[in-house]
Amino acid sequence: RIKEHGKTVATSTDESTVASQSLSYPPKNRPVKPVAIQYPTRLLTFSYDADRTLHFDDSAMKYFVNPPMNADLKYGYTRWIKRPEEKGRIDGLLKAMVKYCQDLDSSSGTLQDQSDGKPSSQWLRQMRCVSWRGVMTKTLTALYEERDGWELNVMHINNLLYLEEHLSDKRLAEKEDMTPYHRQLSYYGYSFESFSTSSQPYQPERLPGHPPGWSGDVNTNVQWCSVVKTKLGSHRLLIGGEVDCVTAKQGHGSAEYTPDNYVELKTSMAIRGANDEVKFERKLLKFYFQSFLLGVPEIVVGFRTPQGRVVSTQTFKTMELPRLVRGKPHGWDPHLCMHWGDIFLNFLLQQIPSGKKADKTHEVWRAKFIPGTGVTMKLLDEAEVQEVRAGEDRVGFLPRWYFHTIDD
Ligand code: 0WD
Ligand code: CA
Repeated sequence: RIKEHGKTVATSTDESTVASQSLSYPPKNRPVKPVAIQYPTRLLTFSYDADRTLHFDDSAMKYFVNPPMNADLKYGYTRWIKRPEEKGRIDGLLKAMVKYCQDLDSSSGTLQDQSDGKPSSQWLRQMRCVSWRGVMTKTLTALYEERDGWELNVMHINNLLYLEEHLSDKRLAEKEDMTPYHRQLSYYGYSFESFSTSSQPYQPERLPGHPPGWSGDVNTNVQWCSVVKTKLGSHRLLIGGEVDCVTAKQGHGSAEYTPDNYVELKTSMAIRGANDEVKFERKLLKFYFQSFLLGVPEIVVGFRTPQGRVVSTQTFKTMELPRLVRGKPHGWDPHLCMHWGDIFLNFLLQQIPSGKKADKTHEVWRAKFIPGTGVTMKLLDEAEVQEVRAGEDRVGFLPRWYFHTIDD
């Protein structure tokens, strides 16, 4: 069956495909009912250290500093400590969610009658979807994606959708086995971060034996993450993602940095002509949603030569990006993406019955995005769920410790 906008419009004659549903794109040129996305509210932040241990503090938070012009983005490449590619687990996000709920309970516990039930479960009951920010960026921008497909594993428990990116062992091996060229390119982004951040506000690092501005060798285990809640149409979303750095503010302690101060860092090839400009303006769609979803107001782009030298930087205001491309042939319209995102979430909510933890229906579904077409969805069989679990102590893809915290 082919589902479009929630109604069945065609039926496949091949019985074997009946178990899977699909959602095709809404047309891109039609006026759509407006679907609003709420400006996100931060719930908490956390840090991963060099050993990938999670701490509920801001130890991994960095301050933005101007990178030196002509900085060599190849610098330090051989000393890069690269976190291995891994499945799109949401364990860290779930830990943060549980922490937030515990804090809610302990702060209101003294005020509220215990028989009222836990305030955190009431709060959680309003939420519709939990995912990393990257998954939500991919989902919302899928309408304009012509090249890269993706797959998600989805669970639906107590009316809350859990999404993780599905990366098969084969796909992981492919990602790990980057060509030296692509590895170098992906390193440019991280070394730009090292040159553009500092552990001290206003003071570029000056580490002996390293070029000016270098704030330390790259270790991609280290990340500072922000968890926010927001709302797409009527769906309340819980989203976590990495924040590169903050703009220093006089007299601020780390706890006082709010999303208003967040900065996203990007590198891009210097624009040499009209073709480059078109390419860059297309890329802005992903920059826009990636930053918007966490409430990051500024994006600093380091333009580089093909050899990895920084030639200029430019600061973009996230909210102004749609206007930069509006009406251009290669332009994009964020409202169409939000409309599509709303349809996609409705589709998941309609297609996947919400299980009760007590029902023991811990079904895992697979949503597969095919560029230019839309999304198909199917229920995984036992063997496929086992592949998702990958021998770990999980219920579906949720860690068992988390599953124990869910209300019956
Ligand atoms: O291992 C993986 N396959 C991935 C893990 C891919 C993407 C994200 N993650 C993890 C992140 O490490 C983080 O803990 O998920 C969590 C949330 O990340 P997010 O903010 O949702 O991720 P996304 O928005 O896709 O990417 C944010 C940043 C990237 O910045 P740029 O400017 O390049 O978009 O996360 C980094 C990168 O700096 N990043 C990665 N770091 C290590 N390994 C990877 C990766 N594969 N992909 C993106
Ligand atoms: Ca970045």
